[in-house]
Amino acid sequence: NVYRRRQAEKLAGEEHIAVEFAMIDADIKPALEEKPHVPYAPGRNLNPNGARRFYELMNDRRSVRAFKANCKPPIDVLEYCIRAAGTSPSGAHTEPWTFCVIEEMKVKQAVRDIVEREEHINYSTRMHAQWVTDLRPLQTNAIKPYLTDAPYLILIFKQTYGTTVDGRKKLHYYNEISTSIATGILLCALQAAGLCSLVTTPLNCGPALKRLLNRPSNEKLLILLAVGYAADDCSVPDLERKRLQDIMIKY
Ligand code: IYR
Repeated sequence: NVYRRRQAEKLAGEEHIAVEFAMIDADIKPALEEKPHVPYAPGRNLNPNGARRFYELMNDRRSVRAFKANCKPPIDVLEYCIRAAGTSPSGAHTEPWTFCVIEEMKVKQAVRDIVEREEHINYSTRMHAQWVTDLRPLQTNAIKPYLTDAPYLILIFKQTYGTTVDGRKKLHYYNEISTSIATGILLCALQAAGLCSLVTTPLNCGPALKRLLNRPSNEKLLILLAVGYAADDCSVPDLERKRLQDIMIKY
């Protein structure tokens, strides 16, 4: 049992979640309901040339930091994008994610205040010279107008553990990987819907943003997205992507 407990704690990840373990095997129940499997028929596709068309769509995605301030996509578009994100695979089907969608200016301003306060410290003193220098080509700084201009902010929380229907603590295996995959799918969906986005990982802002949104103790902020339409005068860094032969190795 000591061995099994250690294994489970290791699997539970960096958070070292304390788990109450049943001491008798018969008391251990799966978090998911055990049901017979059902037949699966693979879904629809984008043929002809589905993969190529998808690549071309995604290749147009850029991180946008200048949004049209008064142009808001309908919420149901966002809802479908988040539904798509929710189809992501997850460790033991725990679905360990929460997508907090902010559209109220007052709340966006509160997020911006928190982020700008921390980013000011990051850029001026907290982070090392190499960090600041590596960001220079991106022309980012501590002032974040996009956090109030973008019609939507999506704060993505990973759930480090959950609760079963009968009130037991549920281990969320690979919760960070699962939530990151879901975020990737969300980015694809937003792009497919013609929306622009910015992925940010607000350094040191997690606890304050979690308090602002009143999130429960099992949630940790992973990523903050700004979502909307690019401003007419939006510009982006002149970047190139690695070629296929640089990212794919055939064996
Ligand atoms: N989070 C900061 C800094 C930043 C860090 C990385 I790594 C980037 O790729 C871009 C920015 C900011 O948003 O300014």
